[in-house]
Amino acid sequence: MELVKELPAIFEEFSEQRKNSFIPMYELKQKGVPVVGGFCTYLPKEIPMAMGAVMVGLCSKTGETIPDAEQDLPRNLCPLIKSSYGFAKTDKCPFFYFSDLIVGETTCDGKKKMYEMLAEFKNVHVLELPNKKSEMGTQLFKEEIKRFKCVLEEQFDTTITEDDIRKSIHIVNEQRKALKEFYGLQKMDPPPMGGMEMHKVLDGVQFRFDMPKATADVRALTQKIKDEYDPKKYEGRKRILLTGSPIGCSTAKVVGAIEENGGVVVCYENCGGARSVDELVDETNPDVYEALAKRYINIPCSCMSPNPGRLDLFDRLLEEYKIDGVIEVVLQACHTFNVESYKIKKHVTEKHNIPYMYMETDYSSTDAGQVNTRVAAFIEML
Ligand code: BJ8
Repeated sequence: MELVKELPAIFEEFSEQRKNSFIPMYELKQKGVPVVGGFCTYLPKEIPMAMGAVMVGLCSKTGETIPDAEQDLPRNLCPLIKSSYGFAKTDKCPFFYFSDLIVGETTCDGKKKMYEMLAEFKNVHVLELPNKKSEMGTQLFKEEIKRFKCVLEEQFDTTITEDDIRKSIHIVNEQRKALKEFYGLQKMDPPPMGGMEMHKVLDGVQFRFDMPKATADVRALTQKIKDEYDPKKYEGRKRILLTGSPIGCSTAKVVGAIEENGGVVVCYENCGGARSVDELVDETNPDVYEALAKRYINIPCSCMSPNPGRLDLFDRLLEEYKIDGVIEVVLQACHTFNVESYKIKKHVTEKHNIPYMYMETDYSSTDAGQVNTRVAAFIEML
């Protein structure tokens, strides 16, 4: 990635990254590099990386293969699950095709049941994630991470040492730090970039397979944005925090509506944003498995029950990013985020006295007009 380019061209390059990674992935396969595909931020990517594997995200973000998925899955299921299954079934996504192993995790019920079906035609391993953050939950997850290491060693006929894991913990932590510094730029008032630009980088970086190089590029981009800061660009805009389910291709629909109507997304409390990047793995802990288990089980996804960590994260983000309004977007049939929205609304409006809006959507564009009208009315009222 050439950082001598103008900022819009760099954002565009990140946006195209997923598509541009198909050929590099093919070349890595030709060289015999193992490919591990995953769906969730609870997957400790440091373990496959420690054996030299490339990790790739498989969460599908378009509605293209939903009709194929609906031949096997119920229609009233979360679009993320249907789309992911559809891409695997039709082999339309090269990342599914190239993955030697697909790793699922016991998060929401829809995903768990989908993995059972996926395992009928793909090589699938499911991580048993305890749905409660507790001492026992952390112990269980630590054992589960060790089991995952053994599965990889057996399937790929290799040995993963603790030193290898320690190295990959450091590499991933460096990327987390760089990303935090990047999205932390939005604490500036007015912010230096739009929410869609920020999203392009957060999403695109996941498809850069040379992690240290990608981290260096994110750092250089952060510096370039600081150097070229124009306070007039987003002056007077209402500062929005976006939360809820991972919304994939609906991001453009929702963020577009926010930014066309006088707002700007300054913070993503979603996977890909603060929820999944915020915390580092403790590099000083001599027990690498414990360090990983503690960090990963702390991710405040609504699959955890109870999930007080998400409220704590809100306390911090609302203040640090000087939020004017919170918009929660939940995918159709995503029960955990849907139910938890009650607590989030109460917390945001009663404890912080900040306006909150909830909306449900799917991967289609049929509700784009309605989304735009509701967002415009919400921002008008701030
Ligand atoms: S850590 S948010 S990536 S589980 S699939 S829960 S949208 S009904 S994706 Fe997720 Fe991991 Fe949590 Fe993040 Fe709802 Fe759909 Fe389930 Fe979903």
